[in-house]
Amino acid sequence: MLDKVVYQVYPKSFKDTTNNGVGDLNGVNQKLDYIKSLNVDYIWLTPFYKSPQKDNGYDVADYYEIDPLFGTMEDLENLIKEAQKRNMGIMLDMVFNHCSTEHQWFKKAMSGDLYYKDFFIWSKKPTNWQSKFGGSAWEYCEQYDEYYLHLFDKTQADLNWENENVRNEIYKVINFWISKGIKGFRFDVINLISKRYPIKDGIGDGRNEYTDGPRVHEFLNELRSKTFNDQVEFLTVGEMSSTSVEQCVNYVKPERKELTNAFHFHHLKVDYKDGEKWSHSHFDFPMLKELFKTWQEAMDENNCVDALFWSNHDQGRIASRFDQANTKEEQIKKNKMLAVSMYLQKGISYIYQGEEIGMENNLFTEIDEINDVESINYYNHSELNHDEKMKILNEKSRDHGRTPMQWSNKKNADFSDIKPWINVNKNYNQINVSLQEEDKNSTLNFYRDLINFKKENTALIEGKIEFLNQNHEDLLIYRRYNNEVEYLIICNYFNKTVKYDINPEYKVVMTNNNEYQEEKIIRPFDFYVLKK
Ligand code: TEU
Repeated sequence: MLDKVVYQVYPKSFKDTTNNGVGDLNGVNQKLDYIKSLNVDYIWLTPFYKSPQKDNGYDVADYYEIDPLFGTMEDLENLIKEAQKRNMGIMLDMVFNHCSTEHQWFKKAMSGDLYYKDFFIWSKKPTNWQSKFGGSAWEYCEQYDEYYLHLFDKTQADLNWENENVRNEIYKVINFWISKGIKGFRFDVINLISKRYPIKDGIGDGRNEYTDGPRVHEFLNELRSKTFNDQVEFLTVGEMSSTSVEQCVNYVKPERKELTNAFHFHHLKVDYKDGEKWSHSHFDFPMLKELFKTWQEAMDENNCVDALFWSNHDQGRIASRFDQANTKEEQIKKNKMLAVSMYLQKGISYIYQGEEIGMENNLFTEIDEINDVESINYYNHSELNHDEKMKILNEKSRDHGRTPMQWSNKKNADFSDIKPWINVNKNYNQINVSLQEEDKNSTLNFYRDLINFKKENTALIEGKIEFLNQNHEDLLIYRRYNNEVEYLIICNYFNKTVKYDINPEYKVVMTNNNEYQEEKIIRPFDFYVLKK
């Protein structure tokens, strides 16, 4: 599995074929050749099930039905078939920590049906647990004079995994999709499913009471044994909220039979101040280096497959993070350097739509341009003034990752003929697929070359990884090697020139700076892949 590449599609923002302003499944189908041109093995689709869309589909109202907004079951079957023809598997996003309060289960619970009441988590009085989207994680319900738990929005009620009937319903859903020809799953916040009982106050926001909880490994093991256990080349990835290396190793150690790999987010919090998302902070490069080393080494030593990623639909665009580029040329160098620094590490690569063309954060001026429930809650709860809040949202809002895919410089970036559900980034005339197809030095063509290069070199897939010069203030340096060959990767994370002598025993096989040989210096955002 270490050679696999996954392309994440957020269907709502990918390609609109019905011209209603919302992307759809046929849009993904239409772009399959484009996706395949990146040498991708799996396409992960974020949720398109029936949903009131309070959290863009992560609030599922029916796990078996496709929301008409995105198309029909036939469209999905077509997509699976067409992807298969091109040797790509479709992965679905499964949200089982919670479901929408519009789901029949919750509606029945609210109508007094005690069988379904026990599908959810209740407490006579609220604890100090905070919702990930701000405010208390408990919502009062008059019917029972009790509170139900929602770790996310109040329209996303947490499911009670202690109840065997809930687990069996979930396994039924998974098997239904496997029977449709699905080749993998991404499981949303899967390490939050086991809560600690009795329910009580926790430390800080309460997360220690439900993160990596007491029965989570047992549940995942059971889930697998009742569903995809016998599937070949089946790829599962669990999204882990605030987990630890030790826990993560346990989720993905092959002999434990839980998941193929796991998303952990510590490396994407190096520009948070004291772990707080809604803050400005310079990025902590030594911490980033330390995190890469710790996680990669732990995964490797335990024979685990790590998940390599820079972005997803919950993150600001990676092109806009860390040290800033001043010119278009510098920006392209930075995009390439970041890609090399991440994807030549050991693990499965996950590329998020638009990352491969270096899509950037948008500029939001008013709160009504923002759609994301987390950002709006932040805006409403924060005591800062409007300008300060907008400044922070312009760095951190999840909507930066959700602006429409930029296909060309036609109207609305050729995403849709009508005004899209969320504004297109104003820079689409400069950054789009069509322009980059024509330019052999583009970010897009570089992503293609990089993926092919990795796939052709066993040392970069299965070889060991070792991080070097951990004290160097500007450069990330690591080597990948097996018995036959060694690669040395050097990346300058900063917009400044650094003196560094490369050992002449190595020869340059890939770089974004062709002038190195003369000057023996590493220029802003340079990278080198060297071979011995
Ligand atoms: O995300 C989980 C999650 O914790 C982050 O999105 C979190 O909200 C954010 O990074 C904090 O700043 C998953 C999905 O990816 C996300 O889109 C959903 O909103 C969330 O679960 C609830 O299902």
